[in-house]
Amino acid sequence: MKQENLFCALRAAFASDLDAIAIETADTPVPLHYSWRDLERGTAMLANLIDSLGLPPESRIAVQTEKSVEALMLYLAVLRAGHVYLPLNTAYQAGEIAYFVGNAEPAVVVCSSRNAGWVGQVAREAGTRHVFTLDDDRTGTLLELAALESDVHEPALRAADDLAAILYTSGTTGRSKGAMLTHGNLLSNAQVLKDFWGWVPGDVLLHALPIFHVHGLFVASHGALLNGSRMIWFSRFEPRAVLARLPEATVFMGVPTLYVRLLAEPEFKRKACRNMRLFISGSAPLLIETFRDFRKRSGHTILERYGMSETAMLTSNPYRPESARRGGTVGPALPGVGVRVRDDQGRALPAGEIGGIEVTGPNVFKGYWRMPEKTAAEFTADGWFMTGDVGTIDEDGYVTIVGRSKDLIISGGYNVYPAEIESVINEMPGVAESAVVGVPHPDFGEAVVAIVVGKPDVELDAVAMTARLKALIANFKVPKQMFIVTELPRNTMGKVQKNLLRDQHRQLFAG
Ligand code: MCA
Ligand code: AMP
Repeated sequence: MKQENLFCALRAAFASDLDAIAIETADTPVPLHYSWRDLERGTAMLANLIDSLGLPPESRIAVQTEKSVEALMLYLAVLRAGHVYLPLNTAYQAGEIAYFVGNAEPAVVVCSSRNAGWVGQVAREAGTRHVFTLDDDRTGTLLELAALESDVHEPALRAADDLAAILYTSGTTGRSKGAMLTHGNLLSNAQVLKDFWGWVPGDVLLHALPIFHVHGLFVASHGALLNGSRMIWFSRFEPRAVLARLPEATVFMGVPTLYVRLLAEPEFKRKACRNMRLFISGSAPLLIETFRDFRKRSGHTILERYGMSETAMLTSNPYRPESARRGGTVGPALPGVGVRVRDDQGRALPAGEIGGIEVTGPNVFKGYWRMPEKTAAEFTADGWFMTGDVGTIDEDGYVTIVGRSKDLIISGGYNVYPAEIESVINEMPGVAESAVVGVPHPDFGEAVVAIVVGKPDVELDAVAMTARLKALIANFKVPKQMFIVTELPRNTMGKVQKNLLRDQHRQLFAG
């Protein structure tokens, strides 16, 4: 069998001078410098620790930790050991973690020591045998034990079709589904992006995204690693601190909110971007105003691209010439990726007509973890994946996303599924029913708003309910505003008219 472990491809690209700096932390109490040799040795020790557990191949290793270089090394070590990485948003609460752990049945769970009590309990209840802690100050049982291991490790032999990661993504109805991504999916996408975005020796990536989703974990980290490029590593996005380090960077990736927040800094000017080669945006629609303001202030044209957890990156505006990057579009299909637009009857639509976006390519996932029916339901008869996004393709092949057939809110780059929030609210005492919608928000792009109807003779308290929700669901899913009403607008079929609710609250956060 040919060695197709993604880790090996990334390692092969490590800088030839192993003592050169690979990652430099920017917001730890003192700056930390990790060489390529440190990445090699650290991932070997962690992989040896994982090997010592004697797990069957493709065991899931679920990780909910703060962002740190060691957390990135853990991801690489899981690949190296031939298991399946399952990243979890740090905002998830007990109920959410219980679902993911119950569904994925990980052999190992790694969490921060502050959450070890409840996460450990959830994990044990799901049958997980190994729970380790990892903190962002380089402490925790994981590193204590890894320190006892050898720093030499032979990467596990993996085929391109073997699983590398599972990323949970919610559905329109029901619970989250685990998108299974293979070594081949991730490597093919990383290689295409390396060429397409013109990575060159000497590039430096300013990395300020979380590493529990596709954008920060795969697109950004793989890009730098596969190019042997140094990363300036922020554990969180803080605009002023990022601005201070921007002059040292050549590549930056962000969700639109990051660009909005950079623009809000008066010091964000051309001078700060003097060494920048490329600003990339994705995960949510970039407003045309942001695209234009950014060009005016920085002299750079943001390159917008489009992807999904199930597929990694699908389309991208061109790298060259910069003038070919069109605001409001996500660009043509990436090399090797097929993108088409079809109507409800499955008829291919001509250029400019609006329909469902369908995709195919080596980056398209293997299916949903243990959900063959859901997998089948999202592929066409000829094997294309139905994205749930609605858009058009123009004569030059540029894709414009105009909406979504899936009921999804994207807030600050995080996905929120109204059905999930509604079901949590509906379970609260005194609630008869609820509707959750997304409305425009100047910072987050869209904000979550809940409209709630109480049971007869019950007086609901929106403030208390919102406070309660914060303990039940991830903070970014908690409605920014909750309205208590006597009834929801319905059409003649009895279906709640969410479009009316969205229109009614459209101006809520204006200005
Ligand atoms: C934080 N808050 C939010 C969000 N983030 N509210 C709504 N939407 C959000 N995204 C709220 C918290 O609940 C809290 O509210 C308050 O803001 C402060 O929280 P904090 O954590 O300090 O916020 P922050 O550090 O300012 O975070 C904002 C952020 C972050 C930097 C924009 O959300 C972020 O890093 N977003 C990037 C997400 C991302 O990487 N997505 C990629 C997905 P309270 O005080 O009331 O509790 S991958 C993907 O989509 C695909 C495949 C693709 O194409 O890339
Ligand atoms: P997820 O699978 O959670 O990572 O979210 C994927 C979804 O994010 C896609 O199906 C799109 O709806 C949305 N998305 C990603 N990139 C863009 C973009 N550049 N513009 C508009 N929507 C985007």
